[in-house]
Amino acid sequence: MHGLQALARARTASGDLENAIHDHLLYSIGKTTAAASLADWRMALSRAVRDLVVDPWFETTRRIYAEDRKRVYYLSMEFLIGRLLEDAVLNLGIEDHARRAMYRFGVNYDEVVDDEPDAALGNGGLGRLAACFLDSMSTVGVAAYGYGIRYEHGLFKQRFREGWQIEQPEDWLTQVHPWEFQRSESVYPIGFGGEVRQKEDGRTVWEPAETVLAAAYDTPVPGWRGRWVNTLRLWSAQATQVYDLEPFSRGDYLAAAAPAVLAETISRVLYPDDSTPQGKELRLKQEFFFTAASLRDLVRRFVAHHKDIRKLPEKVAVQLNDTHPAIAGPELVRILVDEHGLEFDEAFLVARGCLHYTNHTLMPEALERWPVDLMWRVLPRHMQLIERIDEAHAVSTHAANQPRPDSVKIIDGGNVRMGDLAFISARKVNGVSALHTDLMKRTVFRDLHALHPDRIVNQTNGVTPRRWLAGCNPALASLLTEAVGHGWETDLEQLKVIAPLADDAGFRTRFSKAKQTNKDLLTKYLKAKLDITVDPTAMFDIQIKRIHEYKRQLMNILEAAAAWNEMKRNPSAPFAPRVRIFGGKAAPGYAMAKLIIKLINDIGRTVNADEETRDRLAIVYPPNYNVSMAEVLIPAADLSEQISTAGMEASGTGNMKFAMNGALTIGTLDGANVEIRERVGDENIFIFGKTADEVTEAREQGYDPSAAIAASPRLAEVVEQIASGLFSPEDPERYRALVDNLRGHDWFMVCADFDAYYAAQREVDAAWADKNAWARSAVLNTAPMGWFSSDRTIRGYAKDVWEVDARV
Ligand code: NBX
Ligand code: IMP
Repeated sequence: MHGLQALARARTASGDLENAIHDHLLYSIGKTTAAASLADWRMALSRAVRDLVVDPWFETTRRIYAEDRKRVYYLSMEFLIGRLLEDAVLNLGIEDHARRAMYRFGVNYDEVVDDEPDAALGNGGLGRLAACFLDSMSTVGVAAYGYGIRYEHGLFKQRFREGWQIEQPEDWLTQVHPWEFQRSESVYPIGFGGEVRQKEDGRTVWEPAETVLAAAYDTPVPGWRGRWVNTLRLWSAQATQVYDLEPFSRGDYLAAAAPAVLAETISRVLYPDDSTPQGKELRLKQEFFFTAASLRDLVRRFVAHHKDIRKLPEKVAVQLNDTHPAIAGPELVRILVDEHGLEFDEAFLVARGCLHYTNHTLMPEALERWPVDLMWRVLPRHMQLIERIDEAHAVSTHAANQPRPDSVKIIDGGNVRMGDLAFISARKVNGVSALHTDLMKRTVFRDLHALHPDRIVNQTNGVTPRRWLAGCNPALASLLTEAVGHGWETDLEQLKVIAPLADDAGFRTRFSKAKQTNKDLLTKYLKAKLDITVDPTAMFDIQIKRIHEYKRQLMNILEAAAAWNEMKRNPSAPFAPRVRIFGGKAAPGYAMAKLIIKLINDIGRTVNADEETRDRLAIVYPPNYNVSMAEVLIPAADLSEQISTAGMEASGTGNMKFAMNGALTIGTLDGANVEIRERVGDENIFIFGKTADEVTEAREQGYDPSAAIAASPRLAEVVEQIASGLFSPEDPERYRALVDNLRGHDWFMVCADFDAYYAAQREVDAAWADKNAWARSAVLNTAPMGWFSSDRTIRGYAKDVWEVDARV
């Protein structure tokens, strides 16, 4: 049957879906309805839903081939896609039928959906951005492949033991992943180490010492209503030989299996460090492994239908999600020179015609650098080519009669600087918010920008309104549909229509009701999962993101403690009742971030036990924040905390999700907060603190945090309480390092911004007192969020960067 016909039928007939589920339960899962577990039902439903995607998937592929479309290859070490079943059901528009079908089997649909483990193949914003982009590329009709690694273990699970973070392994693949198709025919040998030899005919050959197989697993990615379906292709590492025969024949079975174990280590686990690269050989191998496999796959696809490899840029746009796949530059040059016989200069131009690079951070310590000796050992041919690329770039910019500043050397101080390599290998380089792109030009890439003034472009991030509004917030979604009709899901600009309704008392009431529904759901969730009781009528004030000093969860908890002090001193002070919610993981090796987690939990323990303030302040930190928890928290938020040190958060995407769901932002002028303010208006956002330029200036002038503390009695009081062990009586010295850092160093300007933050929070309290005005602001946050749909972002990339069609 025609794919869309099948979809249409499934939409009109729950019976069809019911039969399909029943058949899958019997014949794919091998269970009767009587014996099926929740997981069995989930597998059966997932398979039945997947079936509906397959025909449109083939149709999409056929169209791409028939129209010979230029394809986008999105190379990313991380795809933080979360759960897939509910999302597919939503995209296909078959939720009613799925619910009814499960109901007829006597099974609770919500429990089935909730049984799915998150695919946590990412650390945070960067990985989740890749997932939103997949959704949007399928929705707007860009011919695209996501390419990444099929990690056996995603991001670790976080538990708290006495308030300290404990990491536990994540094991999503121990159950069958019902969405993927193994592609046994798409397997590539990927080499490491060895020698580079010159052949008689002048060609260079790389003879690797070690080879690992990259095996493809495809997951279909359906866009809205299944009209277009792209592919996420993840590579799994396999040994070239299952057994080493020599030890095997000796009877040493462990030794025989050892090479296989080693090879498969490459796709074993996601590195949990979202900055400060570890410089580990295994990480470098992961990067080369998936990049090389992806390039080989796309070159194969091109060559199958085109004669002239020099035309590759007409049909291929590769996007490098940060520098993690930056080895794509030299690898593509190697393929073109060593395997297709192009001259180096031409090969480099062809490669650069295909490649584009997205930068996600300006922090120098987070920019990847690989030691030259490690590179020579693991990737000798690539190292030769990197030297060649560096040299060619120097020559070409010298010819333009410009001096060559040190800062544009790819190889420097015994390291290969991957940011510079990516920049020089790319046709376009982009930042992820207007402010971040501007700072890129002025800081990390200043000299390269001067040499290549047309290369850097901005593409402000976005998020998919399907998952982050329609899916996670049905209460608000149905109100929006009533107000503007269907269509906003793929054209979020339509929400502008509700702006005038901010002055309509009836609409405001319904908007607030939807928010209350979500707050009630979160209250139940906290009770059920953590046995925490909160007051659903209090303000829900939420900061959820990786724990990082620059994101300043520390400033948030210090301010909470200062507010608590003030409540006790002045019991009649007008503090709004608040539940302050934190969520997020710390990199396992990031000691200060882990200490901040412990401090939040210690202060929480003290404050939550205080009868005097219980009606006004609660501190809650649910462990193991992930995509599916975000889907519960974000719709329930009244206040969104976006308080990074200005100039340090490249964009943020959580900030967009909160505003879309009608939360007001308290934040600094950083990343995309700047663009949020432009759209919601100054009166509907709480902006405070130093600007990026002021932060730079303060640092240059020798910022002294002790003076800031001395000037702020409230801050001084809290710092002293922490230092004296008020929150950690069993270990008064616990926060010595943290306090010393605040008093003596404070690179992230917590002390400098503290008073401004405290004052902004009191403005929030005052605003909360007027429920009508608050609701009005909430409506005016949702209304102008069209700009932050990742559909807009993807159309921007399609036009300004990739030069591909966006058309279903
Ligand atoms: O990328 C984040 C930025 O911090 C956010 O401001 C931005 O909104 C988001 C999307 O553009 N960066 C990020 O999430 N980085 C990582 O997760 C990361 C992971 C591994 C690694 C380095 C960084 N080695
Ligand atoms: P690939 O693009 O070669 O990775 O193949 C992906 C899917 O597209 C496979 O199911 C192929 O059978 C199919 N396919 C490959 N070439 C063509 C073509 O020329 N027209 C239509 N489909 C194709």
